[in-house]
Amino acid sequence: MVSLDKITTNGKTVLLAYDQGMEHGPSDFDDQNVDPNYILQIGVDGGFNAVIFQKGIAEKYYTGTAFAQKIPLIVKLNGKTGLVTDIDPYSPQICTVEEAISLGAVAVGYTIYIGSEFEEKMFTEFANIEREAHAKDIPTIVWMYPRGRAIEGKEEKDLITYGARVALELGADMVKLHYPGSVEAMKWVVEAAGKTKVVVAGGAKATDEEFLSLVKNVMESGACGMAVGRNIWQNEHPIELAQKIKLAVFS
Ligand code: FBP
Repeated sequence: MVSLDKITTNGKTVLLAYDQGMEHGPSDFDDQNVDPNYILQIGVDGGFNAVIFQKGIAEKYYTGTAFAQKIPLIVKLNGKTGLVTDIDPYSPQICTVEEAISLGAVAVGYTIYIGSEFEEKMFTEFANIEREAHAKDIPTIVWMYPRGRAIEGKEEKDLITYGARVALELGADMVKLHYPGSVEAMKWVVEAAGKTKVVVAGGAKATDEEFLSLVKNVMESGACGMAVGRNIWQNEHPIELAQKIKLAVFS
């Protein structure tokens, strides 16, 4: 099995996600957090296990800078804009494993929309990525988001559990998914994922109390940690919140 040591601490992790500029557009940002340097500084000062960027931001703000010595990088290999409103989404690969490694990545990420009519295409792309990444000892993280016509009317928690299992079946080292709504449901997600480590996506900004309660529930279920974006870099006191999140994840 490929080691996750470079992006975990004692088997747990808090990752700082910043691919929303592609996925949602700059509407998520303000004058401060629109600057990737601001995010990198939060990543370092907040003691995050890694930052997650698309290749363009990695190349222009991370690779060859002092930040590259201070915080590990995960490069997201596919992406799409929020302008694509197709019910059945596809997120094309826009960066290779080799490019990501040359940018300094210690792990690679890829989104699969299970249930989409393009599932097959994303499975194939991810399988190729994984083959290459594992041959180079690089762990893979799959963003597993059920989307598309086929999932209409199905229970969200069942779909999330299904995604966790698919991540294991595909051989992903870590799966990033949404919280299924309760500790009980989350425990089942973690069980279904087996030896694939589970991290939960932060989601839209909540209050500190709400977010910390989510983190506690996630950790109680046996998950590996959090991959958080907006709840950190849209927060007025991101470092303070990061310390509290780390306390919940690592203790
Ligand atoms: P947040 O913590 O800001 O939700 O980030 C997690 C994340 O998975 C990002 O990596 C990604 O850009 C975004 O959510 C995708 O969200 P969605 O497709 O649900 O809009």
